Amino acid sequence: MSLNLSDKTYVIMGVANKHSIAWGIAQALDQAGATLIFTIMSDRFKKSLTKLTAELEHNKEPMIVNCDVSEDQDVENAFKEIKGKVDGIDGVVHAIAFANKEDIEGRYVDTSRDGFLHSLNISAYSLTKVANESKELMNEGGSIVTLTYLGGERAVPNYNLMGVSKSALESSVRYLAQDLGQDGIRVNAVSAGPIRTLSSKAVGDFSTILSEIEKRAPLKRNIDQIEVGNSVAFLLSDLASGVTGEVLHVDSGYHIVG
Ligand code: N5H
Repeated sequence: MSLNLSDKTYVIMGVANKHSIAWGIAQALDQAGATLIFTIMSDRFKKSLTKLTAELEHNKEPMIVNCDVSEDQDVENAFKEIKGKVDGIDGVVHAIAFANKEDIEGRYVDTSRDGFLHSLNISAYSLTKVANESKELMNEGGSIVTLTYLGGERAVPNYNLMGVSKSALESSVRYLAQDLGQDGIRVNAVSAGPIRTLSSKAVGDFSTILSEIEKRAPLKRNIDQIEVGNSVAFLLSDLASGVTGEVLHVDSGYHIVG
């Protein structure tokens, strides 16, 4: 399956380790020949990312920029730094979310104000800020893709506060798509099925969730990071030039099952 993105430059935000969905996306984009720029929350992630990128074909020593999305200044500086180094970018992948552990177990009704604001800040507002800063350096036909999960549409057990954050994120995708259409920028989300990542580490009965998909999803199997990566690559590419404000489910079709 070959997509040629050799004339494209994309910013990928949110690679934590080799299991990250963002890393699956990076691999898919690298295979298509794209130039990649990575942002990391802090230096803590630098060493592991450098080790990972060494295995890529086209991006062995990519530009890596620190960007803690909870700080406006950080997001502004990150995109300024990128602007200084490249002619322009063709898209951004936003693969960032956070909820305190206690807010993704137990009862949603117990969520604290601080926990709520923190999760919405990192998981939803950050996309708005990133979209605003990245639009300054986006080439014609730019594309922004974020990641969401079914729990943003339905009350999925234990997703709790993250579900509320993902609802806000998906709504943001629509309003950003509406706003940025006039700048030729598309904004979409991929709703990925459950995958074992650092996020899912915090989840007690993840195996039960995975086997539920194997039993009930139309494709009778789970999906992996590369499949998400390939769909994100499509949305970033000019093949998706008519698609914006969309939430594309890459979940073996699980979301259609009643
Ligand atoms: C129904 C489920 C299972 C329950 C929900 C899990 C949701 C996880 C998402 C958030 C992003 C996880 C999170 O923030 C964990 C943190 O409290 C602790 N981890 C960290 O601080 C690490 C070190 C850093 C790197 O992580 C972050 N986020 O900064 C949903 C599952 C079936 C699917 C799933 C796992 C969805 C999802 O959104 O990830």
